Amino acid sequence: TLSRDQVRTSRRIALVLRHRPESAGLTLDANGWVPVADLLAALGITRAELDVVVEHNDKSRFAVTRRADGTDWIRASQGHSRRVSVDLGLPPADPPAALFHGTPRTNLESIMNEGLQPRSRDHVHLSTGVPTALLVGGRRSADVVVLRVATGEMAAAGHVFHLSANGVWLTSEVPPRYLTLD
Ligand code: HQG
Repeated sequence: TLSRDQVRTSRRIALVLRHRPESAGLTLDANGWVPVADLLAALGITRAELDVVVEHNDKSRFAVTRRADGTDWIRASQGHSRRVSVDLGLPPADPPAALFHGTPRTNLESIMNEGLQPRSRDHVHLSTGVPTALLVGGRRSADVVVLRVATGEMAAAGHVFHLSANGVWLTSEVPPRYLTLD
């Protein structure tokens, strides 16, 4: 597990790579990547420090890739704000019959009326199991409900799904008719 300092670094990297690259003087490319060297310089950390945070991140939030010219690039695997407009370039993927979404109970009525909306993010995030959904909803409230999403029916009706590199299912929105309280 990461030290408190390393968790702080990880949060800062997530903020920069998902939501506010300009806060570190960085610009993401169209697919969300920045040169590792630029990120290190912007945050004042070493490559070794970065590697520990990437490797031991609890949700594998970051991906590093080496380009043909030998430079290393990094991006967040999911969770971007819509305002940074990143195209992850993920192929459409066939979801399981059902996926799950955990949310504070206070959101339930609105969600059952409007469906699940991505809000400030690029996508609605869905979990493969109830335990993960409880953890996601639990970030915001102790009183969490888990919704079951009929993703098989959604796919059959033409909704498109993507699976992020760290195992999060992404879709544009979930209309209310596909939602049931688990
Ligand atoms: C809710 C974490 C009312 C939605 C997790 C959620 C995830 C509505 C909140 C990732 C609504 C948005 C994303 C509606 C949606 N009415 N509330 N119509 N539609 N909501 O953070 O799914 O730790 O953008 O239920 O693991 O909670 O950051 O989405 O409560 O993968 O890496 O609006 O964040 O990853 O909140 O979490 P978020 P989320 P990280």
